[in-house]
Amino acid sequence: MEKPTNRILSGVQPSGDLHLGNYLGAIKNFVSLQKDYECFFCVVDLHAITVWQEPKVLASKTREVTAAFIASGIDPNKNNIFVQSQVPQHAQLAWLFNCVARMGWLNRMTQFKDKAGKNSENVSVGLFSYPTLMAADILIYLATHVPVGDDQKQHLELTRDIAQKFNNDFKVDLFPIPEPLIFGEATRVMSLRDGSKKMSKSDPSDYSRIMLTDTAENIIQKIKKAKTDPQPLPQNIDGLSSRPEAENLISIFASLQDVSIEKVISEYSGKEFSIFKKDLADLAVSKLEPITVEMNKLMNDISYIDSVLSIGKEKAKQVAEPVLAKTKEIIGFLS
Ligand code: AQP
Repeated sequence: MEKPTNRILSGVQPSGDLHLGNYLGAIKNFVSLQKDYECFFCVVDLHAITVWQEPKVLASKTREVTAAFIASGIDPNKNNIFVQSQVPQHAQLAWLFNCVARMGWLNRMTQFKDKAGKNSENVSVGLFSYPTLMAADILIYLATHVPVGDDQKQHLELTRDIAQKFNNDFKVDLFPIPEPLIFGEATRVMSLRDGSKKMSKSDPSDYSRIMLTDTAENIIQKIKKAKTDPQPLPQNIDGLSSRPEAENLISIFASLQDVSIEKVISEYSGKEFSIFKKDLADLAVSKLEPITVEMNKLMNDISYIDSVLSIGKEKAKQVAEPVLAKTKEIIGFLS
């Protein structure tokens, strides 16, 4: 089976309002990578239902993530944009990988521990086996690279372990060992209310995150109210240690502006946070408002979004079908 050398797979869950962490940690990087890679961008609705989703909201959020991809600059004619549940090979390969992955490997996953918390007896089995589905999402396309935020690094390591174990067990060279692509100045965007917590869709406080659907006024208010400390901006990068909120806002600025953290510090060192926050709010509005406007426009044209997803589904299946067939043949299933 012919192996690609530069194929990307990455996914975003339609599990809530997309936020600045999803944008800076993932979607913005997808946009720059589309020039050099063959890309598969997936709305991962099977992952989303590992926790409860209202059916009508799920359908609308699935289209909204698609709109966010396109509005951020992903070209739907050049790349494959599709919905995970519409390509059944993902779930089929995930079952096969459930039989490859070891309990001990999954027991080490910190995201499950964080999300399940004290409630681990009561969460879905899907939440536990989430990483084997993620491995299937990637390997069903023989993807070589996976752009993700820093929080997904451990799941990607597990994907590599599954690919390696499958190849070793069956003495084949079917699956590539995919490389993570974690880059930019904001690989882990933190909550605006608590610099020790990841910015996340499921945080109960709206003020913890900037959403791609926020108005300019919302963005300005949220940045104004973002937690900081009483000191001015530091003289150098070492001055950010033990100042997680300051570090977070400076990283966000650098990433939005496409400059280094050092450059932002040299521009603002010694200045008060009130001045910096005003400039950060202006910058965030100037970068995010065009995306929000375009997303709203696209969300008024559902037939266009569905047509993009329909073409994406067919292109994805063309690649996924033979990989699943080959995997089944290797395992010894009758065709
Ligand atoms: N805070 C973040 N900083 C940088 N990157 C992030 N990503 C998510 N949060 C941050 C990256 O966004 C991509 C899509 O994430 P996802 O939607 O699949 O799921 P998630 O990581 O579970 O996102 P949330 O918002 O944190 O959801 P909940 O609240 O449900 O846990 C991924 O590449 C991810 O790394």
